[in-house]
Amino acid sequence: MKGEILKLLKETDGYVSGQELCRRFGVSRTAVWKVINQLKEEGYEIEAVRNRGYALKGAGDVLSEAELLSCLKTEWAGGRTVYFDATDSTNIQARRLAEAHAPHGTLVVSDRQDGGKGRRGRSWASPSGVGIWMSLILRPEIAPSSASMLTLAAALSVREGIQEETGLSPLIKWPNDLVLNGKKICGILTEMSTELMEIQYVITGIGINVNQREFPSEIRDTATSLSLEAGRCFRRSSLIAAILKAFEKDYAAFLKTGDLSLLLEEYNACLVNRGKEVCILDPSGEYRAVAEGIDESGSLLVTLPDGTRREIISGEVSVRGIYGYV
Ligand code: BT5
Repeated sequence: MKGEILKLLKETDGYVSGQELCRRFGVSRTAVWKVINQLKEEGYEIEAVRNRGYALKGAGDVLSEAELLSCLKTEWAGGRTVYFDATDSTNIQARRLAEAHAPHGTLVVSDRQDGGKGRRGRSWASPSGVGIWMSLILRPEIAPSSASMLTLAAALSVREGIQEETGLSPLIKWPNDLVLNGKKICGILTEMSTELMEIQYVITGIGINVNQREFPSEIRDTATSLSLEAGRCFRRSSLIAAILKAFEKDYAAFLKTGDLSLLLEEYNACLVNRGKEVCILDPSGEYRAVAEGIDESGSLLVTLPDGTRREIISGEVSVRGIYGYV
């Protein structure tokens, strides 16, 4: 009910009477009053005027289950939403929920992560109040070998959501980063569980630096936030809603062909290293090549100095600019 009351207050230009709220939700005045007080405690500025009712005057950057439910405009993504003030990792919580049969589209969001994960055992800085740390449970009927393409589709959706909400246009650093002015603002970690060569579930975890003003020293030179780049703060809930909306569209395009052919052009148009020389950090040795773009399976096509072309499959390989991170 809290999410629905919040939604109604957001949609109403002016006051909603207490009586109207009681009637709509079939509850007592005391119950309504309690919900309003909870919302105020969460950080919403709600004005209560005798004989007129309640009006939402301001919301700041509140993140909560009710806030998310009042913002989402999706058909299935976030159909079930689980919110934590703090947790170890939303990917870990999503996995736990998926094992307990949580449906496709379940969204896990945390204000803070104490064990945020990057790829290959790396960690992801996830302080409270400033970022989007979220994971989506997906149950696609695709081959396990195709699951990594979901990282690329999600990168496009994050870019689109950010563009819509902030006007900023991040570029994609294959396979799983988004960058602004050469610094990382988003990382994506896709994990899956398979049984007898079938996908049980995929967890797509997305971390976005939104309102940070500073970073730990280890990543100060390579990380940035939307707020640092734009010079103003953003509402995380609206960003999440815009990203999930875009993801529903990109996910449908992916499922239609079972690969990235419908998303290829858009992806390559925002690939940060396209046409540039990059350093390929392959576990079997580093080498330089020119990044040409991805193919429909999500592999990065590169040309080596001797003219031979090579297809790089994500997973073990990282790509760096020859002068730095990008
Ligand atoms: C990634 O790994 O970029 C994937 C990050 C995924 C994070 C999300 S948050 C929600 C969900 N729950 C989780 O536990 N994880 C996902 P990778 O490409 O391995 O990059 C990790 C590296 O990025 C680290 O070694 C640092 O150098 C750097 N890094 C760590 N935190 C960062 C941050 N907040 N912003 C920018 N760079 C960061």
